[in-house]
Amino acid sequence: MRHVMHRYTMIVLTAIQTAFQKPFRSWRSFGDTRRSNHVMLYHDDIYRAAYPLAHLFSTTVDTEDKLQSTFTTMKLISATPSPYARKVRITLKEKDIPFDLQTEVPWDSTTKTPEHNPLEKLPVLILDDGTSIYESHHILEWLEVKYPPPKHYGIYPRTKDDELLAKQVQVVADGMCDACVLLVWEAMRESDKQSEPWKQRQGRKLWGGLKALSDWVGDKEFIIEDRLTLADISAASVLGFMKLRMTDYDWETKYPNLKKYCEKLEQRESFASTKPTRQTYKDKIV
Ligand SMILES: N[C@@H](CCC(=O)N[C@@H](CS)C(=O)NCC(=O)O)C(=O)O
Repeated sequence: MRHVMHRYTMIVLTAIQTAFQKPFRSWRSFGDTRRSNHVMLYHDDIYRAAYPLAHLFSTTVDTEDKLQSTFTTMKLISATPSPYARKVRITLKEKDIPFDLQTEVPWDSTTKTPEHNPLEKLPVLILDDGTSIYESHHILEWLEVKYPPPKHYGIYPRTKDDELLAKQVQVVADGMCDACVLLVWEAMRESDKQSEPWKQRQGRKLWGGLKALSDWVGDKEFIIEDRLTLADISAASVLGFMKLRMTDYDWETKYPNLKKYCEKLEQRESFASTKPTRQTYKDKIV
């Protein structure tokens, strides 16, 4: 019965949505981009309104409901300095999803990471049926799909355009993390084997990324929508890592807006409780 009511609610809401969209669609075909943005917002609002209404009548509407009956607690393989893993830890905390934290050193031979990710990298989210989800941006998307708002905090912005912007910020932030990792490893090689042009190349990416982040942040508390999104989680994770490991790069003096932005975010519980710390490696890597 509840299932039927749920279907009925969704059908009625979809009909309302279609009816209201018709005139907007014809305006859109004349190329009025302002109105087409309006259509996106409208579509999004209906979707979000439909979700809790349908939920009143059914326990089957949410993929999470099915998930919860299948899964118990997820496990996250993480490393204490990892900015990629920190993105996932912050997201899990913001969404209030319980998880077991398995801290490893991904560079040591003892790491379990290769058993769960063919690329041998963490973070890896392991479900209790053994399925593993890896690559930080993919894990974040997976969590947003499986644990969506309004029941859980939504880290994706509400409109598609803003979602694309947030993902663009993530691309830059993750790319900066990659440059940091390359620089850290280069510095561990014997000094006569280190390449100055290589270090400068990676350094340019960091300064370029910092400039892009500074422009996106401006004097705002959050990059998009006046609330924490994927963009801030990604930006603050790389900045936090730079504070820990890239002390030669004095970005806080060059970009005081980023310093202020970061300090404010670091007060949030999900950030304060995941502050990066160094690890020591047992095995020789390079
Ligand atoms: N693009 C990956 C990068 C992950 C990554 O590089 N993780 C590091 C730890 S911070 C790692 O596990 N490295 C081991 C390796 O590259 O073999 C993501 O976003 O998850």
